[in-house]
Amino acid sequence: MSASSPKTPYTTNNAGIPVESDEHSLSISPDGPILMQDHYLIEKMAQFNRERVPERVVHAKGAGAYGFFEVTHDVSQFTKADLFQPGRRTDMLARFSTVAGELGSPDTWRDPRGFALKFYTEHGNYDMVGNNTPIFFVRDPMKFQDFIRSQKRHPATGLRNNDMQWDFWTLSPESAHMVTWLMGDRGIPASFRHMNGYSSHTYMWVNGAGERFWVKYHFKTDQGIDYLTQADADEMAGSDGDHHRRDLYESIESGNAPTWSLKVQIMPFEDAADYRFNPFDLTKVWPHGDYPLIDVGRMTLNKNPDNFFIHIEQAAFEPSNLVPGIGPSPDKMLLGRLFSYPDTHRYRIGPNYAQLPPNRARSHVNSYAKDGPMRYEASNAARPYAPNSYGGPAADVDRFGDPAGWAAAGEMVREAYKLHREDDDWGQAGTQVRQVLDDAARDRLVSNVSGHLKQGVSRPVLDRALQYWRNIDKVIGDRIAKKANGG
Ligand code: HDE
Repeated sequence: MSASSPKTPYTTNNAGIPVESDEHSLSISPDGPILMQDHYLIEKMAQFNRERVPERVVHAKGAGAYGFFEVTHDVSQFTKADLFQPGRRTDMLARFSTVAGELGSPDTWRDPRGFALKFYTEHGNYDMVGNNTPIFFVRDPMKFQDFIRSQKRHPATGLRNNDMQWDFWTLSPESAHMVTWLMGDRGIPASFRHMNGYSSHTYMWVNGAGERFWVKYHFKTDQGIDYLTQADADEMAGSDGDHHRRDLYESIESGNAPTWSLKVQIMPFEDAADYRFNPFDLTKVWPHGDYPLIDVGRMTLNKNPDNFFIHIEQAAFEPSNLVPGIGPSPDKMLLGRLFSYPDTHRYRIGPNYAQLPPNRARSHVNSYAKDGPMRYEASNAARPYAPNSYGGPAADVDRFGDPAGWAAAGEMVREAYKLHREDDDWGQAGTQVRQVLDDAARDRLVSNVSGHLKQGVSRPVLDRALQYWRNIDKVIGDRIAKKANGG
């Protein structure tokens, strides 16, 4: 019996040609061989084999939504960026993610969370690709690949492996501050709505007069910070692996649009040279007592994408998308990322990824790029070269030429920066344990770390891990040692 009625649209193949059946391939007789001329059957099989694009090599599992960013406070004295001008409202896309898990992994595994934002500004896309932590595990892009491999699966067993994680961390003391965050309550947020987002890196802002400032972004959740205990998270991982994705979708769908308030820390350009910490070291925060938070605006996520694959799986965030008024800092990690993201998009999605719906700029794109796989919009430039005499786009140096960068000089070296008074690896982690956490949070930290160490961490890595915690804080280290050794 046919499922169609006069109102049902008829099935076509990808060329729009009506097909004869949704269910039966063309064959010689009902029990006979199928025929090559059943082009629709072949198209279905071939299309299916190509349904996936590679998952992101990190941050594979995530969820996202569209929304807008509104400026609530005047920060034009610090930046001329279009999206931060008074009264401005800018459409945007956000994607949140876990880091180490694969596309189907549970949302409630302990992990940092990605906090990737794309603002469709008047001067092109501005991407702020941060995490829910103000810091990171390493400070040099040379170590990122090793770090990620130590968090992912063991090559022989195909299993996640705590021994590899602690092996890398304890051999990389610069990880101490971030590991303290990860092993505490912030390591398993209650939902994507209940976590903050941070630029983590320092960026440069430039105002209309060409003056430069260093800036760090803090997107504070207006839903309030909330977390899951290890036990609740473990249970949730079994009962609803998509808990965070579901929560975001359902709250937006029910009209409960989550919001975040953007605040920034601003450091005068000249302060960087002799600040007590290296202000471009991604393993360090700037204590708020040194540089207080300044209000900027609010972001609201109020629209679920109508197709997950098109808008979220193909979303391509890139820290290199910086608009006039915002520039990079000398943070080595940030500079490494400026290369890496567009590179991964070309491989994962294709060289014309910038034309896809989540990635296309809403302002004019007057680039000279042309052709290539899957391009469907021609360049606005009638002559494909610059300069040309036929009215092609020309760089507007007067409006967008930014004289302000930063100066650098010196011999070539391969060294970690340790030039500032308090550039040691344990200090801020210790402050976090002693001054930021309360007693109950310290108890949970001890229990989370010792529980983790008991799952497959062997000597000598275990001994190093206990010493690592004693280096952060002697008291907390002794408590972890006692519990990890069965006490
Ligand atoms: Fe990423 N990172 N990363 N990262 N990262 C990716 O880009 C990389 C780093 C972050 O929702 C990849 O599209 C390098 C810090 C987020 O689509 C890849 C380095 C921070 C997302 C990549 C870092 C992040 C990514 C994987 C060290 C927080 C997900 C697929 C130099 C401040 C974005 C992709 C989304 C994704 C590389 C370090 C955040 C491979 C080389 C630090 C939120 O390009």
